[in-house]
Amino acid sequence: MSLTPQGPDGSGARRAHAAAATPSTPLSLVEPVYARWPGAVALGRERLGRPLTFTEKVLVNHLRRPRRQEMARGRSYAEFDPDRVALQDALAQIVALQLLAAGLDEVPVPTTVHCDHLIQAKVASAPDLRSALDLNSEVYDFLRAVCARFGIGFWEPGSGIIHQVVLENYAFPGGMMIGTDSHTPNAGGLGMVAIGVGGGDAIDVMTGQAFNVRWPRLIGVHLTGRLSGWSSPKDVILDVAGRLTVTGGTGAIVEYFGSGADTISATGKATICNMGAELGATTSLFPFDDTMAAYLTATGRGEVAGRASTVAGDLRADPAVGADPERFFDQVIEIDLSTLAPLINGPDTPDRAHRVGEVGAWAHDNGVPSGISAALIGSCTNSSYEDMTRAASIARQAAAHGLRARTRLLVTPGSEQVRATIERDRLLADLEAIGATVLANACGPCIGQWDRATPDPTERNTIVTSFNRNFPKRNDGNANTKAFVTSPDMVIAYALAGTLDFDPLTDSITADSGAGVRLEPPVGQNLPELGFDPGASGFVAPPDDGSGIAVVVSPTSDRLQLLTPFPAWDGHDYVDLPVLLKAKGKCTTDQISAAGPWLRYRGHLENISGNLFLGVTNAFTDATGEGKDPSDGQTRSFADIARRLSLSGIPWCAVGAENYGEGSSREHAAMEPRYRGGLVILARSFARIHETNLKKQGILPLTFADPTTYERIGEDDRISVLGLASLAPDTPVHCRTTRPDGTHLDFGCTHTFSRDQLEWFHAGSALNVIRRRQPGRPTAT
Ligand code: MIC
Ligand code: SF4
Repeated sequence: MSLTPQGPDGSGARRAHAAAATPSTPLSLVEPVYARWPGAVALGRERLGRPLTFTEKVLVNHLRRPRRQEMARGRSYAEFDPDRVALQDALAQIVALQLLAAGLDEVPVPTTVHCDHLIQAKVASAPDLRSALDLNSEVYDFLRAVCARFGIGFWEPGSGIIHQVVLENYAFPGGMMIGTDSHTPNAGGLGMVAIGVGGGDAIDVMTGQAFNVRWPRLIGVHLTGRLSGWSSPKDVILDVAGRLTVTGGTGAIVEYFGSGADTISATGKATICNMGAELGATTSLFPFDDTMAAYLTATGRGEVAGRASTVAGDLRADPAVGADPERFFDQVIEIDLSTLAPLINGPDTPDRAHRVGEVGAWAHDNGVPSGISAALIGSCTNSSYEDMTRAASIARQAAAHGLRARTRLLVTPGSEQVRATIERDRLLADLEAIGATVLANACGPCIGQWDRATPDPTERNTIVTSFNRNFPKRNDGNANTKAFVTSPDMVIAYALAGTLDFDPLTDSITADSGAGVRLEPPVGQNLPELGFDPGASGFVAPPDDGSGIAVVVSPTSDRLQLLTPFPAWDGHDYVDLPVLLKAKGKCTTDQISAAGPWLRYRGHLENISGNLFLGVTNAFTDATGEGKDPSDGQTRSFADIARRLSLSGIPWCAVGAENYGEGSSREHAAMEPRYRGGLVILARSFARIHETNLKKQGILPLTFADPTTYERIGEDDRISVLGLASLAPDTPVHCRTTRPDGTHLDFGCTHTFSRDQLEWFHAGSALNVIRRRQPGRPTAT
């Protein structure tokens, strides 16, 4: 089947807009943002009647209707016009398929696609990249064609991880962007409001509509002092995660401020903002300062830094905010960087914080092996030049004493630019000298793309990474792998010791000679003295006129499948829906729609639906990924039950506990249930991105008004959602569960649909709403 969308007159004109994607943010994009800045700040102060935080300035400056839009924190839905969109390959496929189904001509906002998630970590960089190109050629060709067709910039496999490439090329202070990846907030390290979204939100912006999100609550983190010794920027966010937990940032933007902020490099700031995703925060950001200007200059964007300097006084909070933060933030956290101890968080959840010197004892008490089976550094979170110089400084000391890593040690550089630079500066050689293997510039082991020969998958094993997430099965698909996250320099120290029973601040490592080696604290360098080496360029610009480009999807492909729109709501209440599953404890998007080997099906909704709910713990049996089929009482995998119910035309619902859908932005976790006939998800609470994803796909995410209702839902109950015709914003929904003995329990639920968003529910999906507005296209043959 080939799909060739054309212009309304069938011709497909030359790109009319200025959005044609470039390998770096052009001044023409930055200048209007700064030109509007003074007026927007004045308007914000006038409308809110007080001085402003930095976040508020960025938000007001990107409001579609700055004079009229309501700005009630945690309540009003605001409409924004972001400056850019970034997509990674694992989600770009489903975004591209929805874009084709939407019937557009071109994308009016600068957009880039980054090929990073589909590269497997198996042997080493070069062979792994070659096999990725081979294995994924159909998907890469498809994405390349879609980019060329719609005017999107394409970053080839090997060019780097989306967030690192965005930081190096596109992020700018005071800008606003969205990205189809939950760690998009990484760009907050350069003072950008960068929000992780599902593909549905990306499509809105890519089709010229506004980005719709609740006006956030604000959490202020006041930094004083200066980091030293083994403490690094990663410890700031590990500490914040420990305090706020994985739900503490929900609906909030985290703004860092104070004298300590200016002492952290731009890339260190990016690490902190990146992992703000683990708090459920909408995004995190730092104010503009000299470290950002230096990074912009070092990455070839001195002119952007120059333009930012013209409004520098307002690319940060007003002075009154620092003087009395409680007045401006909903919550304030104080961190004295001078006393911050090195931390290590995990396993299983990123908010379980331990002091480095205490984690060994914790592991012994909790049945987690203290011996380390692998150590990994890099990822989008921690692979800056500074990170690598710090890690290499430890490696050099070790090599000088004849020490080598006592575990497997893997390095994933965040981008080709970082890789080429650290190779030139011999930092890779330092790491290789203690036994490190360098992997491709890609997500690899961070997203389960780690083809690891684990000795015995039934035995627990411990790994230490500098990544951000550590949910069970995350890295190697093995629930018995217990992952801890910490800074890259600490990962190297642990790799040398081979055990969690080690604190480099107080302990020494015994070398083969029998001598005890005390490691000196790491020494880093923010930016390379010789400048960055860009390495091999991986950017492909779209042609001026892409209208003639055909996007071909083979009907027999097992990787790609054109989408069929979901049906509109039929106007009836949902009556007696069987409960496909009730999830116990955490129910992350990794558990709802696993990554790893399933990443190959991200462009094929039917095939990927084979992983639906496979990682979820069944609250009725404690089994993983399986339950009772309501149609015949047999035990089957949830994915099979969902398929059987949908083939029989039986709609269903599912029940979750707290923070349902925590983690990634993958909208497959919402599309798969919808595709298989799921209509409602009831939970105690939802993670922001996932809740929006569900709404966009036409599923009702309902929150129990009384959280104890969760306990009262039985395996054989049937749930009804009543009064749907009068579904309205801020109005509770009446639900009823009917037990097998015929008795009922009536209960209330809340929802977060705004008036506009209700249209998604009525139309069957947000995409259907867009399709209605784009009559007559696309043409599929
Ligand atoms: C992740 O870190 O979980 C991912 C893989 O980058 C996801 C995106 C995806 O699943 O496609 C994310 O964080 O959004
Ligand atoms: Fe890739 Fe991991 Fe970063 Fe997600 S968190 S973008 S999988 S490196």
